Amino acid sequence: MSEGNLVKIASISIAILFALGFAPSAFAADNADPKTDTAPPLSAAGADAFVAALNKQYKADYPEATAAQWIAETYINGDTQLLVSRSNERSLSKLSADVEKSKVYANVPGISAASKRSIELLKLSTAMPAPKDPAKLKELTEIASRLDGEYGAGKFCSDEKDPATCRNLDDLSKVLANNRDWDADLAAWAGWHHTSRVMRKDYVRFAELLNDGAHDLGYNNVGELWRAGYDMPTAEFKPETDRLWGQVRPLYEQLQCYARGKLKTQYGDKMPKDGTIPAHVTGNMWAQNWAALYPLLQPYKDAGSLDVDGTLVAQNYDAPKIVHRAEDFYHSIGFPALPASFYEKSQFTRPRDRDVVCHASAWDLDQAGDVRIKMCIDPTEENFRTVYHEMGHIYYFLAYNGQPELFQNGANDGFHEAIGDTIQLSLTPAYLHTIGLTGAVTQDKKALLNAQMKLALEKVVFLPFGKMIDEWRWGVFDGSIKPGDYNAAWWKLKQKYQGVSSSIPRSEEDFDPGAKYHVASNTPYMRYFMANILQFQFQRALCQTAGQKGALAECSIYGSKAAGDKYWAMLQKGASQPWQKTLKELTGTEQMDASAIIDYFAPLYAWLKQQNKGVSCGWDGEG
Ligand code: X8Z
Ligand code: ZN
Repeated sequence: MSEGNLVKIASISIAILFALGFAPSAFAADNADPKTDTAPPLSAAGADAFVAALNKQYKADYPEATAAQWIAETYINGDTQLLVSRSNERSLSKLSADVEKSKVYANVPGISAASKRSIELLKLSTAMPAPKDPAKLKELTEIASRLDGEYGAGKFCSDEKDPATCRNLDDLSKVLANNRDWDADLAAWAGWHHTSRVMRKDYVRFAELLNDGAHDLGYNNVGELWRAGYDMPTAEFKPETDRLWGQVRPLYEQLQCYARGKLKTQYGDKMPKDGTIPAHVTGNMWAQNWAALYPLLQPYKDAGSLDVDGTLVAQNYDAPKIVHRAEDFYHSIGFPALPASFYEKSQFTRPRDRDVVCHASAWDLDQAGDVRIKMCIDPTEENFRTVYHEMGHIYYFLAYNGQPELFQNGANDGFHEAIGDTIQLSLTPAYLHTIGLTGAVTQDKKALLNAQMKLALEKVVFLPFGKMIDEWRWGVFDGSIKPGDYNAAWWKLKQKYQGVSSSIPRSEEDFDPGAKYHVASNTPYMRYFMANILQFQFQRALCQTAGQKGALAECSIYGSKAAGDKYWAMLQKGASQPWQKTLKELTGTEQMDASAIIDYFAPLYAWLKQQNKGVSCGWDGEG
């Protein structure tokens, strides 16, 4: 699992979804007579037996579905796509059948809380619900694999006839990250966004088929199904994300305003007059992380270097060395060593001879220790940090492997994303110095502001992006965004939330959403928005446990067994109880709360407001 989508268990962590999907009909397994396929009786004990059979069967079927997914993403071709679509077809139709069978148990008198929760989680276990019509299901799984494969194999060739002119996502992303040349960046940005045009037609149909599947499960549309998985009334989920965005939006506005001013110094009149920032000059293909702009936005040039890219190269950090370094962090807080198979079976670098999905992901192949990451690691700080993120998923898998199958998941999907991100917050200048990646650290105001700016360009910048992706999909799924407006609606949301625009005209020939992995792979995205709030709550709690004094922004839990024990205890709970309870056990509160991220960045926020004094911040179309 991986990221949540059923089809895609693999990418991140949501393997369970997949796994679940794979499930064969639960009854034939045990707790029932295989010859007569008798269902357990309609009683509390019968519900427990039904759930026990589900857990057993899904666990048994899990490895095959995950293997199909793994091979399809690490060896993209027609054969592996065929195999994975067929595997998903079987899994999803069995899942639907089991959901149907589970209905009679859901409300039997006296049903245990665990069985009730398991039945609910079963229904929510896929982001890709199966339409009942087998032809439609087949079509759905084929489109899903095609979109995923197209993303992974995407290349832009400036001369279609000359393969030597083709560039993949890594090549094009490097241009954006390392180069402040307006035209070169624009060409790289436009090139990648050209690759997703082929997905447009498929996506229209894909949305229809997903909705068919959601209807068959009793939801109005698939967006509603996605929003139902948060242990709260479905209708309250969107307002909850709005509330959190309202807490952080003033901070983002100040950052956007400051960045825009500096970019104006760099690019002059090329910058738009409407207050937006062109997507292609943010240093990132999706304008979701502006860390590459740090040299331009660094508050104090003379207050210590935070250059990790240079030292990674100078110290010969290859992919395994980076991964070992990340493992050392988790080990230092008392987490177990990773099995040897992790290093043998993971994909750390881009193979030279075939197409693969390079988007980083973490996998649990068998729920019994065969964990892997799949990445294409370059020795850059961004990749270095991503490895720490992926390892958070890996340790979550290992920690909850002892839970029954249906509880082998994050407390919610935002938790899954927040585990490694919290550890990223401990990659402070002092930690990086301890492991030899940066020079001596000065603990003064200037150094703090520099470090805060760098981190904000990753974590604060991400927030509006994290929110807009699924608002677009929710709109597509509920019909408020029609196919004829797909791209225009996408840019409207980018402008509204991020204050980002395109410097070249976009049209409905384009399908810019498909240039983002999670859209092509049908992975829900609000999880990352939540993770960017939750990780600061987690960090605040863990730093307290670690006995850290001083500014939260300077806290690293590296080496703290006390913090590690508390964290591990949370990971072990998996999805066995409502996430609010899990959150309370770690942080003392049941609510997601952006005051932690606001407090964390308080020094930077004050500094930005001072820098922006007299400037009219905000942009056209902000709403
Ligand atoms: O997809 C990821 C991880 C894998 S779960 C690399 N992330 C989001 C993205 O890249 O869009 C982490 C940050 C947000
Ligand atoms: Zn992740």
